[in-house]
Parts: sequence; C-alpha cells; structure tokens
Amino acid sequence: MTVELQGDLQSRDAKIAIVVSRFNDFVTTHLLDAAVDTYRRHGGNDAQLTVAWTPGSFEIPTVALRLAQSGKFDAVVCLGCIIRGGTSHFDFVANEAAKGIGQVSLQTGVPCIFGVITADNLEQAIDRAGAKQGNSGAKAMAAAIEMVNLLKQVK
Ligand code: INI
Repeated sequence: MTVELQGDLQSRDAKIAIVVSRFNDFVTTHLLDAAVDTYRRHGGNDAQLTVAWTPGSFEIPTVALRLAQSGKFDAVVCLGCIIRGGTSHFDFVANEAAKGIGQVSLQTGVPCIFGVITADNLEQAIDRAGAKQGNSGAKAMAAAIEMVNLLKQVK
C-alpha cells in the first residue's frame, strides 16, 4: 500500500516568523497584510506570529537564518519585492535573496518560504501583490502552513 504524505492547511499552533523587506514597502506591506490574514483565516493565533523588517531583500537571508536557528519557529516566510531597473543590480539582489533563502532552509531544516516578488516593472509587482495575479504573501503563508504540517508527519 502506498504511503502518501500531505500537509493540510490548518494553522493550528504553528509558530511562524515573517521576514519582510522595507524596500518597495508600497508593495511589501500588501504582501505582509495578506500573509497575516491567511494565517488567521486558516485558524492561526496572532500570538504565534513574529514579524521582522529588513532594509532590503538582500538582507532577508541573514535575518531568516537567525530566526530559523533560534529553534522558536516552525517556518519562516520571506517577503520582498525586487523590481528590475536599468542596471544589473536587480540580478545580484534577486539571486542572493533566492539562493540565501534556499540555503537557510536546507541548512536548518526549517522551511523558509520564498515570497519575494521579482518583477520587470511596478505593474507586474502590483499584479502579484493583490491584483491580477493574486497575492504572493498569501501564497507564501499557505505554503508555510502546508510545509509545517507535512514535516510534522515525517518526524
Ligand atoms: N531591494 C529590494 O528589496 N528590492 C529592490 O528592487 C532593490 N533594488 O532594486 O535595488 C533592493 N535593493 C536594496 C538591497 O536589497 C539592499 O538592501 C542594499 O543593497 C543594501 O545591502
């Protein structure tokens, strides 16, 4: 008989840290609001949520690592918004954020969710922060809850 493992979407008592970048906060505040709303609507308790603000997306992995290493959190949700400009700066910030968040997850075993928007322009970013393409903050929190519940079954 096949063993199939799945995490459900009940927040229960999941302890979740959210790391959110101030850079482009016109967008990231919408990601944060949607992440918190998703946690609540899936049954979560605000007392189990911690929010840490970073200057930019480049700094997210450093803070995510500290939070993940603390042993206090079941998952870390990383939220940011990187918008392409006229130089290669976008690529450096986006690559470091993505690589760093992935490394923290693998090094610590604490799921770190990539809720960082990488967009070619502001319109694309807005589309992913509550307009045409949904909200990346809500999706990231749903992924975090699912991962917490999936990993509980593997322990
Ligand atoms: N940080 C972002 O989160 N998004 C951006 O679009 C961005 N751009 O375009 O520059 C950005 N830069 C700042 C960076 O994350 C660092 O905070 C900064 O380089 C200091 O280390």
